[in-house]
Amino acid sequence: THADDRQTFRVPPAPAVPPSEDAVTLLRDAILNKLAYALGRTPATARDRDWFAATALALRDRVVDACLASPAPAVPNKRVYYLSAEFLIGRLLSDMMGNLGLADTARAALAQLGVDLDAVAGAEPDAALGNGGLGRLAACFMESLASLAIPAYGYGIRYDHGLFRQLIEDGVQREVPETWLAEGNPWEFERPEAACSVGFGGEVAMTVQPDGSIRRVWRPAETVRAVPHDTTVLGWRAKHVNVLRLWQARAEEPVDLGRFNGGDHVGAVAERSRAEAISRVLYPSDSTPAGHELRLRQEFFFTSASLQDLVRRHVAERGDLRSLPDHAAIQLNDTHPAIAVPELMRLLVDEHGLSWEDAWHVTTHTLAYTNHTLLPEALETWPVELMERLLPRHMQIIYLINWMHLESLSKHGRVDAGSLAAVSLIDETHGKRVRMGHLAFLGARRVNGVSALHTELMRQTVFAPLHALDTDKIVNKTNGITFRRWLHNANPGLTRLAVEAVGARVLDDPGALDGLAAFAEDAGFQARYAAVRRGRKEALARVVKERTGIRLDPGALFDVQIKRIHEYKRQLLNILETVALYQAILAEPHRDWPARVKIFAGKAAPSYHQAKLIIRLASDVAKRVNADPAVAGRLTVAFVPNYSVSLAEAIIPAADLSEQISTAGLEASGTGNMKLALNGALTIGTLDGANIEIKEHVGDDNIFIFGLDAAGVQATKAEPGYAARAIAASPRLKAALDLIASGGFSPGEPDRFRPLLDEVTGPDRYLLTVDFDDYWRAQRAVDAAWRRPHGWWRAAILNTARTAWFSSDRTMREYAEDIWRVRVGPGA
Ligand code: GL9
Repeated sequence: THADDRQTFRVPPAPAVPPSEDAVTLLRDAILNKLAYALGRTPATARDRDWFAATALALRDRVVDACLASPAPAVPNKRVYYLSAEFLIGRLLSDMMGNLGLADTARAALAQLGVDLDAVAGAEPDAALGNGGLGRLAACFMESLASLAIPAYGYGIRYDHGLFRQLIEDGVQREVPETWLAEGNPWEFERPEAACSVGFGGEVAMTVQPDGSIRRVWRPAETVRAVPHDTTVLGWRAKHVNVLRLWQARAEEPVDLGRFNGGDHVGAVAERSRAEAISRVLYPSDSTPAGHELRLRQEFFFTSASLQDLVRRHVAERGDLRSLPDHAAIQLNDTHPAIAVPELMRLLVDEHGLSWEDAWHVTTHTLAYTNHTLLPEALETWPVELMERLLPRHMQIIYLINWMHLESLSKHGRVDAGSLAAVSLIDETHGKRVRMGHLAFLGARRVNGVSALHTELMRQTVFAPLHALDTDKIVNKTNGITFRRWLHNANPGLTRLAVEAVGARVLDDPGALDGLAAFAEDAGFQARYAAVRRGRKEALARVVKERTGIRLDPGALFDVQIKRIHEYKRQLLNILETVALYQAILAEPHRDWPARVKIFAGKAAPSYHQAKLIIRLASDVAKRVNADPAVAGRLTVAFVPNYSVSLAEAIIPAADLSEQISTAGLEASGTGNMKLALNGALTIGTLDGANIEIKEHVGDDNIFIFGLDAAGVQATKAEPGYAARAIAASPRLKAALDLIASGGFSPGEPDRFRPLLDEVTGPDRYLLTVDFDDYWRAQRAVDAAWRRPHGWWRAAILNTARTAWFSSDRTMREYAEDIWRVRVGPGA
């Protein structure tokens, strides 16, 4: 017999426990009730969107019940506050159903009403309040915090319009506003009673106190109301509930009645428009700081409101603000909330009368900062002139912090004058600008990177001078993902298989996944694992057909690259390899090329022309390749428009190969890499970010690594001319570049892709040319592995079995222990 047939997977399927009839009836009636009394609809006229809202409201009641029944004390000893300009939540229905344990009950309840749960779930708009990995990480962290029963608030902005909707017209990205709130948001509670005011502009007044001391008081020229909207964040098995508090900007006065009555109906609401603009749209910036005043207004708006909120809570519960570090840990998600450093100082010193020394102690023992990128163009700085105008008191405080910092260094002879400039909060190299990363660093007790490599590079590069002053401050906390969403909800078939194989405890302890390793060689198990994948590929093929008209063969290898479009992420390297593969198949049509489908999805920042051109090239290559009968059945290319969290949930379980091919040293961590590996896609990738740790966990045989490592990239960059040399040495690469340059994919317009080619053949800042041949080699190793299904599925199963460490529960436990010093809750 064939080795594959020796063992068979014989664990009997766990008897599926049907939801109790009472529970179904109860939920069904609750949904009908919401439909009638909250929405004013009848079942006969209800659309899927109405059923969604009714179901969401019925479930929200259960969350409130869980909250009221919570065993946690009303005043926990210590809370975590996670400040983030982005929370990329996506849809919440399956999260809520899953964590309440009501997924089957809801399905049955709706079925009794003649309604299909999947259609209802599909009617929920994505809450796209983030750009990419950084925002999605915040959403995963919120879910894990609740599941670990760590008392926490997420604080952010309730954008009216999240990330733009992406249309692809003739290969060209067009952005249209996204309107997730158009039909209301059933998950949130508006809390007008907890609103506060946030100031801008004006001046700093000095008053002499009775004891002769001088007090500074900020008198803003303008104030804006910050109105909280709370969404409950329910933990796994409904054991704990936290709150995501998103601030909406409102004018202090809705209308200037004088002007209105004078006939100026538009001018009467001008101030209102100006105030409300603050929470109107999410910046689609993708790690380049938008140099707009409005962006700084957004950052200060949510940071100030959040700090006021938590300071008020602390004063009400404990009285004395000097004990804040014992009861609050504030995490700054990147530098967007870094203005928290001077704002907390201002609240403590100016508003609550603490001494500067006490306030600085409180600040530096409460705040912590996470860095998410070292790309120089992404490090936030703000012109001093703008700061002085918008936040005059904060600028004074920043100067004072900087003065004390530099003074203490030179007093202790720690640094010479030259290196003082490197650690100063003010960058004077091109006009005076405030370095927000440095500010966050000084104000934080701990500063963390998001993968082992990234943290090491933080110490060696951008933060090296500051690190030298305090070598304990920078710590690593490798990112993670919530398995409830990215395994249980996104891939129920694989989850069922895991439960049958290793028991239901895998739902509570992802570590139990390692039990799957015992089945990696088992032919029966492999067949079932492959069948689950096949089902998801068929489903994805339907989605792609619907969105692009492109027909995918579910039997082909699904090779996916899904993430923001960025030069450093090197989608262009993948497209060049696609072109080379196309040419190779044409040249040798009779070789046994395995059928491959290249799937791309991702948004480009609207002003990022090279990224938009990469989308155009992917679309144009797809057009020619898909129409060429000579490669039919061997190579298909699809660019799927409007990448989102919910599209990711459809693609990830259907992926066979995960492209993680950034220039080494530039991807801080990546988190899509973890989601894909967990779902059993094999990674083709560079030694970058968390890929390195994924390789360590899944084993060298179960991942395809290629290209220069971070040190190699540094060394190569030191020797200009590398692109010309690499192209000269690679006829295959040269041919692919030539076909693009000759208009092979843009008939009649050979210059269409000139800017991309000029970059690659010229400076090649992202070293595509240098890594190309090794990438080609790795891709052919993928082909060879795919031809041996037993080995392929073994490796896929081992990926699922060995990626448990990338659970964001693990990440949050590490933050809790090393950074926040907060207890992980009961039963977690
Ligand atoms: C990012 C990094 O680029 C990713 O490598 C990392 O996984 C995430 C989360 O830590 O943070 N930093 C960053 O600015 N973005 C990231 O994805 N960009 C966006 O979120 C758009």
